[in-house]
Amino acid sequence: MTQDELKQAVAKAAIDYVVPETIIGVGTGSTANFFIDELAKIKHTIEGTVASSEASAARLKGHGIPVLDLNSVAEISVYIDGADEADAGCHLVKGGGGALTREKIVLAVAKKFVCIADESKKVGVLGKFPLPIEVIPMARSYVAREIVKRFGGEPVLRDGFTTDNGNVILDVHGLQITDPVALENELNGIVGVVTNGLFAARKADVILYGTPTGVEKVE
Ligand code: ABF
Repeated sequence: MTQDELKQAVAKAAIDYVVPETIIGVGTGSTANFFIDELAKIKHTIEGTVASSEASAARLKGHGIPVLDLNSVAEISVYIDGADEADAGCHLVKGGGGALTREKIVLAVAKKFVCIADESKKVGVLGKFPLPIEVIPMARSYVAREIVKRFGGEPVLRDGFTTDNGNVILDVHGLQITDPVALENELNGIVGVVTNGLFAARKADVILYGTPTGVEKVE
């Protein structure tokens, strides 16, 4: 099976977690895109969606699926999104697509988080995938220096990239993230950091992995 076929299989499996007549949080990336295409087939069963990026909002609208402003929504039944890395404890690294802050905000409102990924995203220790950190542009050099001083690693400015919120991304290479909850909190404490790509304090409730032998569920 190709990687796309694995992503498509988990996107299909995630449809079982869609709660009828509620608002669904929808993530960003190629796996989330497959999910959006599956969601289109049952769009009449849901009230609407909240999207974690402009790109996902455009794809949802393209399918005729209602996209709501989060400020007009009190509750999201489930948030469905991909990841860049996941450990055995369902802690994630996200943000390779640059949508980490909106992803974390939509997740905060959701009751349940179902992560969908092909099995290549499964790791023993997080950190091989460079950890994305969204930073206010004027603080980028300060934040990069603080990261090196406090945690090591090598922060690299994502070239030519601006987030949907008008900020920049530092991708931190070379971290061995053995305590993801602590690192998530400490990074968020650096002035100028908007958020970081660790989804550990609020981790996935369920991960559906696409494998050649079928969808594997971890919770
Ligand atoms: C989003 O999309 C991100 O948080 C993560 O960076 C990325 C995963 O991309 P893909 O599904 O294309 O592998 O979920």
